[in-house]
Amino acid sequence: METAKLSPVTAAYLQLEDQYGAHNYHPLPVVLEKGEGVFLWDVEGKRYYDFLSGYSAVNQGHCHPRIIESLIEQAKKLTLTSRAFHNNILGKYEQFITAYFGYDKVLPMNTGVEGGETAIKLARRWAYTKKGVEENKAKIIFAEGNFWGRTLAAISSSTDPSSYHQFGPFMPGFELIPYNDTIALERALQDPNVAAFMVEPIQGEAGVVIPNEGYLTKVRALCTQYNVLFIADEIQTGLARTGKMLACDHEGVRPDILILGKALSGGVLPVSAVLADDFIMMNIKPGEHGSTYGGNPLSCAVAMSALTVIKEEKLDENAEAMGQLLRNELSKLNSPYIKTIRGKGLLNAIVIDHPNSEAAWDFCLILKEKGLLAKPTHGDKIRFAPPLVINKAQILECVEIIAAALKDLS
Ligand code: IF1
Repeated sequence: METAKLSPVTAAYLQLEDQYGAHNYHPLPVVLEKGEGVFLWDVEGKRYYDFLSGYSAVNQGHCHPRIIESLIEQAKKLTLTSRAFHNNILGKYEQFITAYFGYDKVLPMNTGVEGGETAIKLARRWAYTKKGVEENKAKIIFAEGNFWGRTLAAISSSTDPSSYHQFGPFMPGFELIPYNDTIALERALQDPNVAAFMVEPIQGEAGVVIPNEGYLTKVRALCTQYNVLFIADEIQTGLARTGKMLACDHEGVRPDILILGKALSGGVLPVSAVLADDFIMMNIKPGEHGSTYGGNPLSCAVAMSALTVIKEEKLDENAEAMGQLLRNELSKLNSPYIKTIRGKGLLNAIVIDHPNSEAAWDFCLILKEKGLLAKPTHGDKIRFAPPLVINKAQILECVEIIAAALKDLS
């Protein structure tokens, strides 16, 4: 239906994907071909503000020149050795990122979900070798509403049927408790077989769900008290997105295992990392975990420049300031269609209040026509998460676009 109103050029691209690609997504009907900073351009030459940032993978802005330069320079020299041999980049990167976040060691992987899988394997291995849990009895606790990827382990912890329905059987040893509920957490931690509690400091996919102030502090205390590892999935909330380098920094808590991804490469290629201290990391021996591309020289070079950009451009401070401005200006609109505005830094979402169940989708189509790209999550929520390099004038222009789109929402 939507393609009927599209230009032949755009429609032709959509037709190719429809005919030759799996139908595992339902993207907005726009075909992009260029990105720079906060902007994207489609194949018709139309410019858009990017309010999704590749789901927080493009915190530094599209095609950041420093990051692209490091990609090109390293790509001319050496891109992959595998871990069968050493190379002149990996050790420097490992030293750089462990100093950057204050952990003894890093285990480099590629996608975020591989980071989650790695963290769980580290936690189980620690439980068996250090905590004394009986083999194959280790439990991992997750919060309802979590999202950490699409592998069979990740969907085994999901409470979203669209993630797990008809993909069973599922991974054993996973238990769920309500998010933002430390009573339920303490009850779950009575079980001596619990190895870890893995949680997002803010739940992104669930629609930017922010826990009570003090939740993370209590999680930290309970995990310490019950000798359980606190795994923070900062794949979406980390790297300055919420106005601090890590979302855990808002409460000054230090997870035992920190998982990073997405913006770790500035949206250039898949790079993830799992950071932990030796008492956790050193329980996995040579040959017991890894990946063909994990820690490849190209990813290491890109990640070092992506991390440098975040610090040098003070993206955490900008995210904090621009996020406050965005939420303040949106609330001033007093739109009858916006039920809730919530977020931290530049990880924000609005909840649309409209009798039409397709209103959020329709609203994103109107925003697209007016030059801003955003996408609904779970029906009525729309994530507003521009690259962290956005400035005040651009935020104000985007609020004008959103205001105009709200007027057109019938
Ligand atoms: C898609 C969602 C966001 C994540 C957290 C781990 C991962 C993700 C907190 C896995 C990935 C991505 C997946 C992507 C869309 C996007 C997403 F809508 F799917 F849920 F951001 F909220 N932890 N999230 O958010 O990282 O393996 O993808 O590198 O599946 O379309 P990955």
